[in-house]
Parts: sequence; C-alpha cells; structure tokens
Amino acid sequence: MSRSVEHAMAPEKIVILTGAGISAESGLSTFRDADGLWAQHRIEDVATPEAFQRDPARVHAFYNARRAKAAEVMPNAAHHALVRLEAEHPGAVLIITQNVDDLHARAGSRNLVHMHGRLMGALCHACGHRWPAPPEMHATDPCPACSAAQTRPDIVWFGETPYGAEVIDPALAAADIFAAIGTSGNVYPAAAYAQHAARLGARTVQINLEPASNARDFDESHIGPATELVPKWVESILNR
Ligand code: BV8
Repeated sequence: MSRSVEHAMAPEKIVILTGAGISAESGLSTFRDADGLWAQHRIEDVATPEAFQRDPARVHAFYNARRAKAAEVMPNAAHHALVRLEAEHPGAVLIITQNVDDLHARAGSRNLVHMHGRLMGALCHACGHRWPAPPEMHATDPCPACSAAQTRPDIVWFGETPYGAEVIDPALAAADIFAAIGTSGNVYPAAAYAQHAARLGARTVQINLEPASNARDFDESHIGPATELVPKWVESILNR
C-alpha cells in the first residue's frame, strides 16, 4: 500500500518539540528573551564541559538555582493540553523537549524525550552512573556507584551529544505532523528537526510568542502565548 494511502488509513503520528517558551507562563526564565538566562549568564561560563572543568561550583550554582525554581512552579495549560492529546489522540504522540525542567512529566506526559537532559538528574562524570538529583548538588558529592567526587547535573551542554537520537530520528521520519512549541529555533540539532521532518513528508506547525529563527521551515504558524494557543491547537486536532 502506498504511504499516502497507508497514511490516509492510520491515525496520524504527531511529534512535538518544546522549548523554554512552553514553561515561561509557569514562571521559568527562557534563554534568549530580553530578561532570559543568557542575559544573566555567559554560556561559556555555565553550559559547557569546559566551564564545568574550570569552575564546577559556578556551574552547580547555576543549575541548583534553576532546580530550586523549577520545583516551586507548576505545569501550565499548555503542558496539560499535550497530556490530553497523548491520552485522546489514537495515533502516536511523542514529545521531544529541549527543556530540563520536569513540567511535562509532572503534568502527566509519558512518551517524552529530554534531549538536553534533566535538572532532576545527577550524573557521575567519572563512571556515567545516574541517580535522582538532590535539591542542592555539588561536584564533591560522592557518586553512589564509584564514590568519585565528580558529580555533575545530567544536562547536555554545548558541544555534547544530545540524548535520544535513537528515538528521535525514526519518529521524525515517520511523523505526519511536526509541531514546535516555545522554541526560538537557534540550537542544533533541534532547530533542524522541522526542515528534516518536512522533507520526510510531515506537515509542520509552529506555536510561538514570536516567529522563530527557523520560521520559514513551517507550513503553519500560530503566534501568541502557549497557554492560549496550545489548548486550541489540541482541540483542533482532536475534533477534526
Ligand atoms: C551538538 C543546556 C554535536 C541545558 C543547552 C554553528 C551552527 C550550527 C550548530 C552549531 C554551531 N556552533 C555550535 C553548534 C552546535 C551547538 C549549537 O547549536 N549552538 C548554537 C548556539 C549555534 N549545539 C550543540 O552544541 C548541541 N550539541 O551539536 O553536538 C552533535 C550534533 C548532532 C548529533 C550529534 C552530535 C548541544 C545543544 C544543547 C546545549 N544545551 N542548554 C540548559 O542549561 O537548559 S541549549 C539551551 O538552548 C537550552 O537547552 C534550551 O532548551 C535550548 C533552546 O532554547 P529555547 O528552548 O528555544 O529557548 P529560547 O529562550 O531560545 O526561546 C524561547 C522561545 O519561546 C522564544 O522564541 C520566545 O519567543 C518563545 N516564548 C516565550 N514565551 C512564550 C513563548 N512562546 C509561547 N508562549 C510563551 N508564553
């Protein structure tokens, strides 16, 4: 059966990429907005392996502060709308998030890939062991597996390989709909997913407060706040 006929029969596969903008209305800072994290910190000082080697305490302070803030806030209507989509849409729904907060999981999303890691995860730089992060983490915290004092947040820094390619790449190839929500389209490889999915047959949708840097990669754009637009978009998918 040709892919188009096959597609006409099977429920649509939906892949959703989220960025800091979906958590903004919960009260978490984005990166590149005027008051964002990169306005307060240099990437080279807090979000690279070299930064961690040079000054682990400074890097941990940056992530300890964000972990504390993330624990104080709640998922918003956009996170909850994606949980509804996953529960009610008959086809597969995968969320790929660039966010390191745990708001998607706390809202109830299950089919979820944290491609840039998780604030709530700890990683041993020496042996690769992972464990749940304590509220405050320090490089000298001994690894529960090998006792090395090289504890880092389980975060993907610039220059490091994002997580989840073994799930992401096949999902992009099979997607009927690819939606990017709350991301400025500046960080790769995530920023190339829309173009990649479109080339492989997906319809691409952007939901963002302002047109992203890769806005031309999208067939459809909804410009405005995620808590208003994502529930409407989910409604339009479920009631077609
Ligand atoms: C890699 C750590 C090799 C976690 C992050 C030159 C060209 C191309 C690529 C490169 C290049 N030079 C270097 C690179 C590679 C580099 C890169 O892309 N650099 C950029 C700066 C050019 N990428 C990497 O190093 C990646 N690794 O490439 O390895 C490789 C490649 C492929 C396969 C194998 C190996 C690693 C990238 C991950 C780095 N880690 N952070 C953390 O601290 O959180 S990236 C950082 O940016 C965050 O993770 C964040 O998730 C990510 C993206 O930011 P956004 O989520 O988009 O947030 P932003 O503030 O930018 O935008 C928010 C948007 O929301 C805005 O548009 C705003 O309008 C909107 N918004 C705001 N409020 C709302 C809203 N929308 C709706 N409603 C609202 N209320």
